[in-house]
Amino acid sequence: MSNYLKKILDEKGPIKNIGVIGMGYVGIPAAVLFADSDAFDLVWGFQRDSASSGFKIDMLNRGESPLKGEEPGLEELISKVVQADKFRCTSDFSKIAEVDAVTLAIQTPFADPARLEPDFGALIEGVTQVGKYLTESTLVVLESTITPGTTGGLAKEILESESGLTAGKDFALAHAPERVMVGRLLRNIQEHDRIIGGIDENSTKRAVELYTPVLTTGKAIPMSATAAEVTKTTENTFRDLQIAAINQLALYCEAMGINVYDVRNGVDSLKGEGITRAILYPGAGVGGHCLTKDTYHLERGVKISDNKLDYPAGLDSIFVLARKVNDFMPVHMHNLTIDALKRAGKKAEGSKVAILGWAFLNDSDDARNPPSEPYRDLLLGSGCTVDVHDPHVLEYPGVDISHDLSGVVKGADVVAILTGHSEYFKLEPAVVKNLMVREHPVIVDGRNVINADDYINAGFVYKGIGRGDKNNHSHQLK
Ligand code: SAJ
Repeated sequence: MSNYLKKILDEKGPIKNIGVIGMGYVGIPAAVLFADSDAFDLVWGFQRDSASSGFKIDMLNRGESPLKGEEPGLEELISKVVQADKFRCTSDFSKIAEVDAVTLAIQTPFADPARLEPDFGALIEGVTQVGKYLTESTLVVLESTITPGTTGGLAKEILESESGLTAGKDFALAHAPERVMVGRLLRNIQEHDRIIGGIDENSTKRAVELYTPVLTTGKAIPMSATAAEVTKTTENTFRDLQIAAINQLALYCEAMGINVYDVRNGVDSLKGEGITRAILYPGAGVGGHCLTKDTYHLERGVKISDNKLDYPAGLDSIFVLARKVNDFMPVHMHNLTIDALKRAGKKAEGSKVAILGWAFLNDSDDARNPPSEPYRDLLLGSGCTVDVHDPHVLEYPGVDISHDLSGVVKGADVVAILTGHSEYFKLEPAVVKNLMVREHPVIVDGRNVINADDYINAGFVYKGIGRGDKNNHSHQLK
């Protein structure tokens, strides 16, 4: 650990001016919470003046939020700190030279999970900008979800080569992963515990100083940078694994002719000291920006690590297997659909399927990596025609999203529920059947939204994820 860094940090004194790079779902709430704290004097929000996002600069400087969806308190807070001249947004990255600490909140999607290659392009550009203007005794913190080893590896190398300074000696470097969730952006930063991992103790300590003033009920949890990177990717990897476990159980229950929800309730009844069974909910698949990629960040981290991994030879990682099980669920939805059409005496070719739900999350407009997309592709490949309804998603490249539920259901051979939006729970079998005007209408429930018996008794061919007790119900083909 470098005493020189400790010396120059002590000489500099407390952090007063902060830079936040990336004015998105992570950067904006972080920047305005820093700005709203009496501990700090000024926060610069850095945003590339690009065609797709440059508009945010003026919006933010007018005190307006460029983020979609409801974010309680965010717009008011932006306006407050802009009025108080404690937050300014700019595309002039040279201002980085004037700050005591700079955080980077830039997306790190996976270009191709199969090759475990993340697209670090935007992050590298941000880190390079920081390196160009980095001055001695500055703290640099990466908040993006990154492959374990990135902070002390790629990021450190770029910062050092661009600045000519040495991490851990001339400047502090840490990773403090975000844990934001849309709809709760401000609260999550204030109330969740904050994982803070420096490349050395001085860096960790300096980063704890940066985040402590914005934590209300949350506590700082110090550790190494790599441990922080693994913590963040593991949080989502484990959630994906839990979902895969209940999805696999649902497939088993279908094969064994039982109701997965009976088993779920049974297992969940096991309570008591030290007993934990995180049994989640089976469904049509796992979408979103977090769970679909963080497993691959973790896998890549161990793949590029210096030490040899001791693991059963030739055995797939259970984390990657979980991803494969979850990615199979839209395929299973397709298999259920084709089987149901057959039972209704119909071919897939020319059948019309109404997909209800495009968003990856219930009652949300977030359509990142939606399970409904591979399901729709498979249907089209089987010769079906497909219409899509979603009450919240406004648009999606290459897909017409209708907001007219009756219009989409009208004349359909199949209604398939892919997202558990609240309005789908109000569907009435008789109304749906009248709209479909089919002798043997089919309904495939991917989110346990409808009552199987109500639809079977109304003359539907029913299929549901995990409903082995109903999926082969008798059906009178008149
Ligand atoms: N899903 C299931 N069964 C479940 C839970 C979810 O099939 O029991 C599906 C959902 O339908 C969705 C996908 O998984 O398609 C992801 O759902 P999610 O609730 O995990 O939502 P995310 O992707 O927004 O996850 C975020 C993550 N937060 C961050 O990365 C900061 C995750 O770590 C949180 O646990 C999650 O929110 C949360 O708990 O709200």
